[in-house]
Amino acid sequence: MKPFNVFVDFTTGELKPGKRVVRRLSDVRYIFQNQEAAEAMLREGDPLVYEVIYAEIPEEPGHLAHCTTIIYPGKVGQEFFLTKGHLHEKLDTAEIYFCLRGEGRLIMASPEGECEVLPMYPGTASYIPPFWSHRSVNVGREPLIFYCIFPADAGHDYATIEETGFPKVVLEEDGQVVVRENPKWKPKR
Ligand code: PAN
Ligand code: ZN
Repeated sequence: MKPFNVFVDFTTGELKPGKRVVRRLSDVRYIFQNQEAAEAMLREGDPLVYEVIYAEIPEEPGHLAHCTTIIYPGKVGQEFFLTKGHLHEKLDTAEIYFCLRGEGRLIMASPEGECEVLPMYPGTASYIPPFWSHRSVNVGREPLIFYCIFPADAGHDYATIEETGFPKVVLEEDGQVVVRENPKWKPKR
């Protein structure tokens, strides 16, 4: 293969040429704390929660995958729109998230159950160490857009997070962004 450019639009998050993955509320309803609020919203429609646009890179050792993520502004109950979150199948692979637009939080958890929540705003380059699960949250009123780079053969394990959740949640309380312990978190034994 030959070197090539893709073009990233910092305002829309569009990455061209790229492959788009769309996550609507109906696809990701299980990720929210308040299931009744999610079902009530779904009766009114099926909003876009986030999109990921991948550069076309072979999923092979030696390559670097890269993509943009656009998380739309919104909440389910008190909880801000967020990504499903995952571990890499190859656990010992790191990642970098570079924020282009908006305001967010990056929630990360280590296998020992430590949890870190970093702010995301234009210019933050967040390092996700190997073995840490990760998920991002849009806490603002505009789209949260960030650019990610990770080993192309890392793979994504969503099932573990679907079972355990994350130790912390990001909510809006009295107009403030707050980080709370997740009462539904199930530490892995
Ligand atoms: C990111 C994420 C992206 C969407 O590119 O895949 O933000 O989040 P979910 O994959 O959890 O739905 C990344 O961490 N790649 O490894
Ligand atoms: Zn990742």
